[in-house]
Amino acid sequence: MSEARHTPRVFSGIQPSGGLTLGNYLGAIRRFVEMQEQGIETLYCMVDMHAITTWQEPARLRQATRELAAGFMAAGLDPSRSILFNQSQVPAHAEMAWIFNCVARMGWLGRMTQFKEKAGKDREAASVGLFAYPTLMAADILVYHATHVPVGEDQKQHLELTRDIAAKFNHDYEVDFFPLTEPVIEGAATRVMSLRDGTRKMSKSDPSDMSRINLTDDSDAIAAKIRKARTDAEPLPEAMGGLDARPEARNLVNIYAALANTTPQAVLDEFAGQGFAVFKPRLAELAVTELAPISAEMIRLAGDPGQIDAILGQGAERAAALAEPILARTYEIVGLIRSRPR
Ligand code: AQP
Repeated sequence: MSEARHTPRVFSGIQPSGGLTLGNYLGAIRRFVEMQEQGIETLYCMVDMHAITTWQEPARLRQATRELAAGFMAAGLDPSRSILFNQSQVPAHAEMAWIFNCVARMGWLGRMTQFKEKAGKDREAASVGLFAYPTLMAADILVYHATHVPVGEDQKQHLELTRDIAAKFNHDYEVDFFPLTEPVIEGAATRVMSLRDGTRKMSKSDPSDMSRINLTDDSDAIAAKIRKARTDAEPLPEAMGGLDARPEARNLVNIYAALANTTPQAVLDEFAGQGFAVFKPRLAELAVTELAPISAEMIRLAGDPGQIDAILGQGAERAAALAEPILARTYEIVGLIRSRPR
């Protein structure tokens, strides 16, 4: 008999490894809010244990975790409707991750492009945690039997690995226990690119601040970054095919479409034949209108760290209660004795 849950349950996480970017917002958080609004059970996590797979200054990590929580709430996540918590407060994630370390194969992890990119040339110097990052991510998801995971395009490979781990566990132990989780990768901004290089994703850890829009940027900073964004001298074409060899231009069109809740083609219908001298100020205006209220609310909420910690603690308690029976059953399936009361 199937033990896998099929009632929809959404899980996703973001690393508190720096400030939130427009990429995180459009690719992930906005989708998180939409799923909350659909009335589905939603868990959203500040994945602080993922963040420490690369060095984090401790005081900065604490601050970034609280800022991320503030960003979630400022963008519309409501702690009474979504479970908001930080990963390290629910030990079931780490406990499940160990089991998955014993299910996943070295070869699977070695093929992960995020590891290759983040470890760079000196792989020997990367932390074991960075290598094992995807097994912890699989644990984050499967310890809740989450059925749907809204993420940006860059996380697709890790989601596929999560399914591989679930399938191998089910196969090895002859059970139908873990669901094969679906990634939810939708919209015009599943991959927001750097403002300096249209072939690289916008990232909070990019050394150049001009490459990204931070959710805490003020109106002047947003406008300046868009004004200075790399583009070309050509006018915008009539169809998206005309942007195939123009990654920077395509990126700005996609960002506009996502912010305006429309399609990239609709943006071209409006701006075809116009140059960036016209398009960029309009994009800046739109970005400021959309982001300024979130930024102001985020700064306000971050001013009360005690309140944020209380919300994270309550969220962690609710999350732990959901994870506990799934972890207990996993231990039982694997043959680990768990007789201490929890
Ligand atoms: N540029 C992006 N476009 C669309 N979605 C994006 N996401 C990140 N960047 C983009 C989505 O945001 C969620 C959280 O990502 P994360 O912080 O856990 O890790 P990441 O993907 O590695 O994000 P960053 O900004 O690049 O962080 P650093 O620099 O610390 O590695 C995910 O759903 C991701 O898809």
